[in-house]
Amino acid sequence: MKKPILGIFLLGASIIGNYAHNVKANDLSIYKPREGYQMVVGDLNGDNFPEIIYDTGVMKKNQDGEENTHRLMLLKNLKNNTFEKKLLNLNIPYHPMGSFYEYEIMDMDLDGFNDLVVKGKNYLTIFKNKGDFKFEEIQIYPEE
Ligand SMILES: [Ca+2]
Ligand SMILES: [Ca+2]
Repeated sequence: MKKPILGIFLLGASIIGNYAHNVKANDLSIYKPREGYQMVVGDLNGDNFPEIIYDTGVMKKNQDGEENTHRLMLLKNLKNNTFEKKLLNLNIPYHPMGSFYEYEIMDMDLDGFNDLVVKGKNYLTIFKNKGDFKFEEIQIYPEE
């Protein structure tokens, strides 16, 4: 008797697991592309299949609870025109009086991996590609 009950329990746990996964996917639904926010396309993991990055227009909160950083969505190219959604964790400052950003993907240091260049008002930063969709911030403007 015990084995079937355990089987049912495991099936239940598996369904709950899938449900939790779906809820997580739904959480990303607030990060849909929006009018007036830029996107850029380019390969970021060296497989020659371009990724898509877009500015979600949704701000990320800092430790003080202020919404002060643009959230970028990465669509990792899984080939066959399918993409995996992944939020990037970059610091791109939000300005209440307008924070329009432009994005470019180019290998700025010729290390073989494309980097992300972000330009805004009094702001220009190279996010150096460190692999695995992690980036090192190299701020050009504002100058120190
Ligand atoms: Ca790629
Ligand atoms: Ca590079």
